[in-house]
Amino acid sequence: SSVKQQLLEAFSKADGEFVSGQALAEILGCSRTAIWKHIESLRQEGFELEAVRKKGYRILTKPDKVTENEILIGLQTEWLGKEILALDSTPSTQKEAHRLAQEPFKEGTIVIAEEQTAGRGRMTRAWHSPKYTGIWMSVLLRPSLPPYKAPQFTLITAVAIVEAIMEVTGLQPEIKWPNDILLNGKKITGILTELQADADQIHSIIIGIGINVNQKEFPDELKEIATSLAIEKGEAVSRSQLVQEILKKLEGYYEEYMKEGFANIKKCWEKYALSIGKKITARTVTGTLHGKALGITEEGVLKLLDEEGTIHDIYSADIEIDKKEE
Ligand code: BTX
Repeated sequence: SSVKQQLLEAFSKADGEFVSGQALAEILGCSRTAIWKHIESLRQEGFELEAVRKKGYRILTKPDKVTENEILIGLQTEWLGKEILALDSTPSTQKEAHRLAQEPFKEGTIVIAEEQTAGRGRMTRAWHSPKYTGIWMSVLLRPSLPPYKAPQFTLITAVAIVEAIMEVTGLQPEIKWPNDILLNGKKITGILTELQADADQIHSIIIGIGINVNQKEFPDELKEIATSLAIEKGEAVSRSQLVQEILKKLEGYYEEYMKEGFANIKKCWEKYALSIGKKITARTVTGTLHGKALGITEEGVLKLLDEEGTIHDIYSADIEIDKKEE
């Protein structure tokens, strides 16, 4: 809005110094209560503002944006992420990416948004994607492979993200099969791999990546299960830098996978995976299984040994590590 622009201009002129509520009210031609409301909306957008009685307001930090330029400057890839659709707000980057995939697209195109208003998880679950605080991104690939290979892309992506987070933050995340990345037992990342394919050929793979980066808090229903990099590290993390690192790692692993197959990536995945060798409970659409997670197959299928000694192949489930195993 123009009021917002005027407000930001006033703060830019002040160059980090305080601007009084009175001065702002005069510049913008509105009441001090109205100013307070605009300040609150800037906070919602990720600005950190200090308010001091008798002095007024000043900007401490601006939000770190994920615009096309911010991602391209310093991006060290050959082809991944060179074509970027960056949106301020969108229902879901997956939805946008599916739309792009209907047309001829450049391999490695990404869709990224500051905010998703209807972010999606698996099945019909929602993915909380507040503005300016996370990475909400979809990557479009067009490998010529049969559809049953698609679950491997979730695992390839998880390895790339774990290593990118280690590189940028020094934190050591763990992977929970199939698509979660955790820090201290709480979720920081979800991956959603979707396909456009016919029976024997993939047309496009759309990898949705959601990473909690700079949230300071979560809604009640997520408090116990979610965390952000900033919470775990104790300081803000640059989203654009992390995007660049993820794209670099993902490009490397994707090329390796297409040339040499899954074997090495599987080893890396198992190194970061927290459930392998442990007793787990797996909830699938057809029922619940208990047993020991033996490992994953070449196809990314989880092998579970139950108490009767039967080995089950699990293609999709929510897993929980049994408490006494932790
Ligand atoms: P999932 O089905 O494994 O996980 C979804 C569940 O995770 C939710 O039911 C909720 O309990 C929890 N959850 C929701 N939001 C968050 C959050 N921000 N942090 C931690 N836990 C949360 C995981 O699905 C796959 C998510 C992919 C999200 C990306 S974002 C870019 C792309 N666009 C889009 O709409 N989805 C993908």
